[in-house]
Amino acid sequence: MNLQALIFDVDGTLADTERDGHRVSFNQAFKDAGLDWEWDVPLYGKLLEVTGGKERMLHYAKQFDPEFANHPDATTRIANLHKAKTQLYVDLVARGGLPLRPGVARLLREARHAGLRLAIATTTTPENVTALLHAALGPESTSWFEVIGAGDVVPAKKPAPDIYNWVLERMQLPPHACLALEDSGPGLKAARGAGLPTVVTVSDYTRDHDFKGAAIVLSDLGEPQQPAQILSGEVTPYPYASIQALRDWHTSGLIQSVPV
Ligand code: XBP
Ligand code: MG
Repeated sequence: MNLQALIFDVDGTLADTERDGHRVSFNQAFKDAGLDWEWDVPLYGKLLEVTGGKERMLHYAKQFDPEFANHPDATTRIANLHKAKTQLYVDLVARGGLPLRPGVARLLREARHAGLRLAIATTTTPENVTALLHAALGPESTSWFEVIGAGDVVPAKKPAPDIYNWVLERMQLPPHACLALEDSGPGLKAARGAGLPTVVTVSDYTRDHDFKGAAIVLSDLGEPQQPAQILSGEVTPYPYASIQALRDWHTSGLIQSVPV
């Protein structure tokens, strides 16, 4: 089946948002709320196993602050912390704090030119997606994405496939007509669970994740003058993620999906 649409993850895929964006905003929100929680870089890497900010905070509290976690108001307090964190993150992004990863802006332009449909499937909060797109690509860029599936629109976050199924349903496309772009093990699992061939571009936090089932694993999407490294997958003649490359990787992803 021909490739008709690209479905992008956000955090780690469009931009390296976790260490210097989300983590910093969580820590500031904790501080502002008078909590002594501090997520350093290695700890945050472990916490990323839990997707979704509210879910991540609750998971942390259960391990390190049971009194907080068992308090009857824990859910409300987490929701308030998350609201504050989202505002801090949106402000940070609006200041231009988080650039897009190599090849992302180019690929979006080329995909639009080639008539590919675009969508987003992410566990992060919708405001964060809008802020990132506005800051990096201009306010009109949100309209490039036909569907933006984000945050709590589905209760089960990645690695559950629900957010991808939600997006596919709204695009009225079968998974085999699409290619997902992801950066993490949970993200890949979610996309594959929805039946999507998937290209992975690793980020600092995710390079050691299990990427079995990916059509190809790359260092980044690359640029004509700045080739991407192929970390695993079939040998490919493409030095960067061009539209032709994506079409070929989509085909090899489909072949891999056929049960033997
Ligand atoms: C990554 C996530 C998110 C962010 C934080 O999502 O798991 O939870 O870390 O964002 P993806 P929120 O890679 O699917 O884009 O605090 O808004 O949840
Ligand atoms: Mg991600």
